[in-house]
Amino acid sequence: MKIFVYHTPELTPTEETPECAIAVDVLRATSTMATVLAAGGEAVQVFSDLDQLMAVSEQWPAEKRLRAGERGGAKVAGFELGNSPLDCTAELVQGRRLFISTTNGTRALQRIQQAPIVLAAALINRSAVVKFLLEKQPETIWIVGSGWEGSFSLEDTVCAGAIAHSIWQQTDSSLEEIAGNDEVTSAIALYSQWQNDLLGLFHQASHGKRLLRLECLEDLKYCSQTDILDVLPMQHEAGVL
Ligand code: 3SL
Repeated sequence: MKIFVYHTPELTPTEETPECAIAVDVLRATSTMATVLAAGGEAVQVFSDLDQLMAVSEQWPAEKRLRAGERGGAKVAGFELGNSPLDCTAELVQGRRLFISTTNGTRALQRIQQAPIVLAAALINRSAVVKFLLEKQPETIWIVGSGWEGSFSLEDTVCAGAIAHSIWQQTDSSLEEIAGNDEVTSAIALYSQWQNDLLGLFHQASHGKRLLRLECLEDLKYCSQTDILDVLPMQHEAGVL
């Protein structure tokens, strides 16, 4: 297994496709997706465009759908949900499809959707993703951070490092053997430094600060937990996990 980390969708190569591609948006889109599926959601369908989300979800039975829209961290008017994983209770999501559009996370998923295996990962479901990768042994794995409007994000990089670190620890491979680019080594270093205080790292992160200004501390706390959900969000048709 060779792992490559790309910090943003924009930095992700366009001419090649890996065997497995993983989108990461710890704050908060992939944390929300993992939470919905773990709570019994029927599926998660991602859109970059809000109008398209409305048009497609309109064709779905009203009692079996939920619409989540986020822009700039805030809930989009007219949508039932924003992008807080804490709103996605089993009572609300069970048996329903989540139609979701967020600023960066859904774009990252769309950027990699041509890969044969597409996953969504966050810290909360890291071990489920790693377990799958160790069983499946894809030759090439891309971990794509969502960043923020084209810029690097600490929280996605630390999650990429958490995944790569766990694979490295559970195989006989050297770091050199698993690291396909320098970003992997630096993501592992970031995770090694902060693994015991991920919430503290989120307080340093620009998007963490943005969410704190929006009074989302409980979201930060929830998303900073590691390995709490045994769920593997995997694409089974384009844009649907
Ligand atoms: O950018 C995104 O896709 C979101 O996850 C951002 S937020 O956490 O909902 O503000």
